[in-house]
Amino acid sequence: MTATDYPTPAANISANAVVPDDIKADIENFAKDGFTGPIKLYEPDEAAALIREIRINNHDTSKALYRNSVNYDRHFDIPELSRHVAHPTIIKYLKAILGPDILCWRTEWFPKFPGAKATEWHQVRDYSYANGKPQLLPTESQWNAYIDITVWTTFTPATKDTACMKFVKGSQRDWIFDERKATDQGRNDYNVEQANTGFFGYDFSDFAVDKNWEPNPEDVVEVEMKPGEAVIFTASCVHGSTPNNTERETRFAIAGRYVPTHVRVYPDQDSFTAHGATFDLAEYGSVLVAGENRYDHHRIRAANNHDVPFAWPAKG
Ligand SMILES: O=C(O)CCC(=O)C(=O)O
Repeated sequence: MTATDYPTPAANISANAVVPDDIKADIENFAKDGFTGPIKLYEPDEAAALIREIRINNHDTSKALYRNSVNYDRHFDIPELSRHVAHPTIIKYLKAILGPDILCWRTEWFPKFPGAKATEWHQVRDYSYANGKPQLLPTESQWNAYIDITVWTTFTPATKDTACMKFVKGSQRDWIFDERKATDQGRNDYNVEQANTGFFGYDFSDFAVDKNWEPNPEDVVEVEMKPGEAVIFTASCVHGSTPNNTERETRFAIAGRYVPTHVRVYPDQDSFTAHGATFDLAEYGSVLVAGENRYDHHRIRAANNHDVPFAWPAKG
């Protein structure tokens, strides 16, 4: 399949999404630009306390889901992240985009250390960039509708200096990168020894449909954020992040990735490879964070690896 075989991206919010009045403007921005934020999830002192605990727990990988050094899915063993994925504000926004029935299918830990490079522009729809196989497969919408939404939360200041997210607004409607493409270098050149490339060991520019593509500077938006804030985006909106130009300040962020329940996650796969590592899916399951699952194509996990149910704690 080549880029020209793909249908025009659908890029619509779900027909059964319910948009509360107080976030209507944010959802309109999302539909237009492909991202919305910053959105406050935690007070800055709460975020600072959380990241302290998360960093301590990050060192203990005895109950982590995967035996590799890529920090995926630590919501299974870091209690603060087990709760975070079900944060009520996150769920409110996701329901307004994806509809009522939602799974968290992955989390990724994104520390950006002093001196780290910019994360290069990339555009992701089904995550086949990693190994050539789609990791997501919608069953009830065009594969290029909003099938996957990322909630990227920073627990430290995310500024132009410490590394903030950047987006090419409106690019979710365009084919800038073709992640299914057989590449000269992009996928095959994954370099585990030098994982500090512009895209965590890959060369994403090799997936570019037009090698000479550059964003229109007027469309580039850098989103600076305070600790405890999130930006919500479709990874089909071309995005990246600025370098960390500081000498001492590490930026810590966590990305939660969510799909509506009709989307198959890791279809017909018992394991997958990405970023030079193998992920055994034997203990894997998506987490139902809203609504119900009416499909039998999912592995679902109701509790984390400490046998604590995934849920946002009730007040009181
Ligand atoms: O955290 C970063 O610097 C990049 C994150 C990113 O590209 C993503 O969440 O898809």
